[in-house]
Amino acid sequence: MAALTLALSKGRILEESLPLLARIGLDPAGDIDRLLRVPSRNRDVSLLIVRPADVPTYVEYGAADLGIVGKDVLMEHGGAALYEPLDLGIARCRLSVAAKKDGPRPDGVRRLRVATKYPEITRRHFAQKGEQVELIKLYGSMELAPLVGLADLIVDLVATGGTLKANGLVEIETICQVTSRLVVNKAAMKTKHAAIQTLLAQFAGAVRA
Ligand code: PRT
Ligand code: MG
Repeated sequence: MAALTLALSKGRILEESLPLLARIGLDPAGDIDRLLRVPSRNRDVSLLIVRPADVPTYVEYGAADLGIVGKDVLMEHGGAALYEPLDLGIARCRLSVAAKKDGPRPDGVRRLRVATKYPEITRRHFAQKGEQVELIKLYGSMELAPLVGLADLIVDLVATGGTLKANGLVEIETICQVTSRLVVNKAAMKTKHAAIQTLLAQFAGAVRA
């Protein structure tokens, strides 16, 4: 059995992880579109292909020793149970508040409704500003919510801004910058210290390259 297991976020983060993995000999040796567990070219490291939001859970419980996951997902999950030693600088975007071009019109009576996939981050953000908002949890296509009157504001990821623009929305506030991070299980960091340090150094080198 491989010495280390690395959980990868399926989708765009996986796409952007592949060049980094290739640089350090961890390219998947199998069909990543169909397999959920794939060996890598390095026999000591096996790969798990999981949904982005599940990566922190796999790593926290030690089903994977390491993971690659977006800072957005980590912040929403609550990262305290994991080490986050390296910013991989990939899948770069920002988490922002957006509204219709003509803006939300607070009437002073009703609380603003905010639709998002990130209720925890959103709750913290507005609480810090001392604003009471009503959260509406969505699983995707947040941009639709203001257009159909489901919400006044959205909190969503923005990269080029093209999606907001296409839907007549404008960014009104940036909450934070987002990149993908390498995360490590806390127990594994002790019990597999040497192997993990070697891998961390390789990743750090690949990021700088
Ligand atoms: O499929 P599942 O629901 O499990 O996962 P997912 O849809 O979250 O996966 P995927 O492949 O979309 O990857 C999401 C992760 O990629 C996020 O957690 C981020 O860390 C990272 N990432 C980087 C992005 C973007 N950039 C991004 N632009 N995730 C989503 N977007 C979307 C955004 O939500 C919006 O709809 O792209 C649109 C905005 O892009 P622009 O360029 O039009 O501004
Ligand atoms: Mg998706």
